[in-house]
Amino acid sequence: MGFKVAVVGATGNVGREMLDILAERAFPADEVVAIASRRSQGTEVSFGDRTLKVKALDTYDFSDVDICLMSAGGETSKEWSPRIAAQGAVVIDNSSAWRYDPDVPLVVPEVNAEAVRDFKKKGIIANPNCSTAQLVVALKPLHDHAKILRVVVSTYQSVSGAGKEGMDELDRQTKAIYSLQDLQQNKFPKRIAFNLIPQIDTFMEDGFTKEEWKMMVETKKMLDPKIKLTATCVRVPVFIGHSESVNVEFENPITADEARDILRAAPGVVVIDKREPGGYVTPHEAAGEDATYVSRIREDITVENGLAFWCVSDNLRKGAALNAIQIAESLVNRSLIQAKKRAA
Ligand code: A2P
Ligand code: 11C
Repeated sequence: MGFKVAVVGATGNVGREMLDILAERAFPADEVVAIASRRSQGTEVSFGDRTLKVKALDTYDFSDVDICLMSAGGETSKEWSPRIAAQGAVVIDNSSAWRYDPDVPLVVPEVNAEAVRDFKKKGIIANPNCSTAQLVVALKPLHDHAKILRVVVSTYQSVSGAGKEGMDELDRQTKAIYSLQDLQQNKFPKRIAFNLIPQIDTFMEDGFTKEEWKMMVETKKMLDPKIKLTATCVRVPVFIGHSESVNVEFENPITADEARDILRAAPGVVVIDKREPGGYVTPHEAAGEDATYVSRIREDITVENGLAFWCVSDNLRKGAALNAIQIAESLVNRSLIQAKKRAA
């Protein structure tokens, strides 16, 4: 018997991607349910070659659901994830609501798949922030080889990270500029069309933004609490695909050639690194793909054992939906969950 899987936030950027990926990877589900807010009740979303009618979260009975993939924002998750878990479904949550709770595993399967075993404490597993997910996929094999001491990362994050409203705002502003109409600004703090914005999420007291803080705290939780990480997160006028410029300082020596070989053999990573015009990956090429692409690998001679590289991934896939489904697959492959008995 297969699983019953609910996707909460099914009308959103990540939720739609979750439905696509469940279908693409033939996840062992007997039934998939699309759930969103009351506003979307009765509308239709695609699931493979079928369509699903969207159900409203506040009236849905989760008692026969096995796995709930949540991507409906932090506030909804804070309220609903524990209630859904209490009905016996494992919640895999894409928001930041539960990531920093010591009783909730935060998982990128290429990095710490075994941590899924701890899901029983709260019935919730957290998916990391998109910019952290792709970073740790690239850092993990390098850390295993030469032990990372410090990371400096600057991000170039697409508007889809801010949800469907973020994509709509870039689209609308771009069209308004070409048709000489007034620009409306709702989602981002400054104009995003033909611009970039060095602020993602809110400011914290120390001057870093919450997005930058998330990268630091999540990397420590998944990879190694001793790693020092500092980030600058920037929104760019790209629809899909987050890019990162990364400088890493190691305890032990590592050459660019060694790093290239290590990354080529690493799960989830594809190295495209020709030192010629165009010999690297851009977000346009990463969109719709599963891999974390690493390019521009070179030694950073300003520190004793240093590397610099460029890293790009589809933020809606590895950064969110794909990672969540890989977590579900990790539970299934380890026989950590069984399908509930349901009436035939
Ligand atoms: P809806 O479309 O009904 O508002 P995105 O991150 O792309 O903006 O998408 C957010 C997703 O979360 C959407 O599917 C949205 O549904 C859903 N959502 C937002 N608030 C709630 C809520 N209170 N209850 C259920 N789903 C919600
Ligand atoms: C962005 N990384 O690009 C954010 C989106 O903590 O899950 C994801 C926020 C989060 O805006």
